[in-house]
Amino acid sequence: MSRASLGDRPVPPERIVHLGLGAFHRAHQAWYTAHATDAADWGIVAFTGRSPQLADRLAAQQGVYTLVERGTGGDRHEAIGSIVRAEPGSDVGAFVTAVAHPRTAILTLTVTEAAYRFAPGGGLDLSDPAVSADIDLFRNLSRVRTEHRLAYPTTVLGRTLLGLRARHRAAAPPLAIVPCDNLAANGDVVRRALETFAAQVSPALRDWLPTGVRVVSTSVDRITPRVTVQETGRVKEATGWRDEVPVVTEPFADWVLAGDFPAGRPAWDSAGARFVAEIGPWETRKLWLLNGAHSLLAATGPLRGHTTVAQAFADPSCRAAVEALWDEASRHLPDLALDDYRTALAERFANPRIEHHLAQIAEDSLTKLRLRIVPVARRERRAGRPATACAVAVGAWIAAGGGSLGELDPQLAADHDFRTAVHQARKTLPGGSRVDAG
Ligand code: CS2
Repeated sequence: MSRASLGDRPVPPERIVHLGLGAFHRAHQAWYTAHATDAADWGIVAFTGRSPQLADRLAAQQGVYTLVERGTGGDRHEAIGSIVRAEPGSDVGAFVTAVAHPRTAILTLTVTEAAYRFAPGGGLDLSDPAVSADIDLFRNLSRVRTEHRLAYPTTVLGRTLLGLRARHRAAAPPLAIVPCDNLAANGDVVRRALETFAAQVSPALRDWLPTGVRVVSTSVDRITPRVTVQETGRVKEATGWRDEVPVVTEPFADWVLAGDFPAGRPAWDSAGARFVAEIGPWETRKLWLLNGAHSLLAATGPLRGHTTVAQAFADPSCRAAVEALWDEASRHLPDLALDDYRTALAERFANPRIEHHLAQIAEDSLTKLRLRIVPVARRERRAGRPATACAVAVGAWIAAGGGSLGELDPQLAADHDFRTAVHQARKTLPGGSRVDAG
């Protein structure tokens, strides 16, 4: 397919740069941008994390792709045209140029939680070898450049900072950075991490950040499984378009944002996004209820022979564990229509036409559990309750070879009762009678 699939719509100007081009970006931010009333004014230049494959395929289709909204009753197909240029993330030079361009108003990120390289207790992990290698590179940048060596930072924040450095030098107007990964207070933590990074490499850059950059906090939601090769054939059959890189997602979508956009933004609200003063309640509700349940299912489901969320959720034992986790988490959430939210989540998880593989959710599970389960477990324990459902999630994760409790959270590991609860939980899991202390 190509731009012709969009009729005679003009190509929007490049005003958004995205890092982390994948299925989720295309089902979420690119979809919202395409649906905004001022879509004609906002084009996205999207960079993959590293791999050139998706960028090449999308570029061959002039950035246009099919979004398949897979409801319980059928599919809806739509050609999305908001991505006007697709580039491989390995081309850091092109990324830096795009970020520094004065016309660029927004940098969005979907890079996975782990890619920010935060320390277990929060903050940029300066002891991470990739972070320290990037810091060294920045410190030697002028020498590296005069030797005409093409060396670039490898971490997401390193690459972002290199773009910001070029923007600073170009005296370009202030920019909004919009992290769209499932981290609590993602805007604040990314802003602080960039400041920490900049302080290590350039006081001038560090001092410029508060005026040159605003970091917006977001809660993003749309269940988007990894697409299978069969989808190209299905799309061709349904639409007549030959699309090498379609995306399949659920009909539901949600985006909550808090923060400033100094150089403007698309009217994402006209497409259903919500702009709020306080992100906290929205993001914790989503992170603890949706993502927490996902991680619980990803740990327990495979032990009971399931491969997808819908299969695991249909198993009464897994479902009961999810409901128990929701009860524990709900005690620490503000009253944001929690019952309705849980009912809607149950319907979304049960959609049998969305093949959301538990193995996909289980990736980077150490980081995810720290963000989704540990905060609930700690609060439950502080309130004097056993945190049994959290212990089930952790126990199943350990049983599946995910790691150890000490590695996950030293505070919970030092809590004798929680340790016992994890051990008990492991004994009740399939094959659990064989396991020993965790
Ligand atoms: C999932 C999320 O893979 C995972 O960790 O929990 O990608 C989840 O599907 C999205 O956050 C839904 O909005």
